[in-house]
Amino acid sequence: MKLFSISTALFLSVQGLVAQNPLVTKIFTADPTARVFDGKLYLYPSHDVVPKEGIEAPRFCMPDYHIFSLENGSTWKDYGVVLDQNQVPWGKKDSYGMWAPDCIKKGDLYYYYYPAEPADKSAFRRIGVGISKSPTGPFKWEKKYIEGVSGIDPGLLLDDDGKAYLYFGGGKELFVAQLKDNMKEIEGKPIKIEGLPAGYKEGSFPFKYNGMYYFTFAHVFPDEGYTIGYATSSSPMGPFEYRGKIMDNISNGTNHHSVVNYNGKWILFYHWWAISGHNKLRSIQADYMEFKEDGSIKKVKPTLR
Ligand code: FUB
Repeated sequence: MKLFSISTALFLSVQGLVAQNPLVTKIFTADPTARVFDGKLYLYPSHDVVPKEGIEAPRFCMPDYHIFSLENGSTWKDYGVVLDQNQVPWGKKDSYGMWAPDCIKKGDLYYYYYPAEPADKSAFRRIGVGISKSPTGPFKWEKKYIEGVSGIDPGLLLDDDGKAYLYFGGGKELFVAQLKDNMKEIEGKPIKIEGLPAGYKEGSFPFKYNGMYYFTFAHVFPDEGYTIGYATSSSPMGPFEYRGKIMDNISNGTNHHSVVNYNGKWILFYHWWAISGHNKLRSIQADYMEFKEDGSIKKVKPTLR
């Protein structure tokens, strides 16, 4: 087992994008949301660190966010810390609870959504948003979290008609809410995503393919642990129909992921613990994903080495 060894390379190298898992070796990264903006591939992961002495980090130790972009098809550029836990205007200080984020482009602006522990203790996590003219920031962070939303793991969908949806939550139920045009507020109340199987769920990631709405999520089967499941619907707010697993359990502790089409290929981004050997110090990976003719997804066999 490799313990806490981490490369000091400034940039990681990949050949053919998925050939060199894990993708980022300079820091520990998890919960990768991959996005293609104007033909360029960006990664919006969370960041695991080794807890310092005295830090209470019962689950994960996650102080901030970095953003990466793929350069020349072979190098992931790290833009450094885009948001530190102590810069969250409404957040509890030194919470080490900066869990999985997402970023979406609407019009000419980029909206970065992230969960954090609120200083007002009104929920386990609230979701905040920052706005930028660039996919890599700097973002202007909204002073207040999104009212009416409490939970983790924001996953965003911008539909062809310009309407945007926020999927989120962790536990027995996941939720979806339509965002107002300002992308900072929701319309009405979030609704429960219907049609998902029983079991613990988190890591919401929505996308659209061939006119069908796909909702993917990390799902714990009691006898198997974390898998990645997916469901489809003809509406962004469901009800959804569970279609099966995209990935079996790989003992990665959690299985937050994203799906993206880049240069005509579908890619599943996920995390494992290739560098640390420890499932609280994760490293992001990617493998190609394929659809069958009927729109179902072939199970991905992850590269684990
Ligand atoms: O990385 C912290 C949390 O663990 C994420 O928000 C969840 O999806 C799970 O991966």
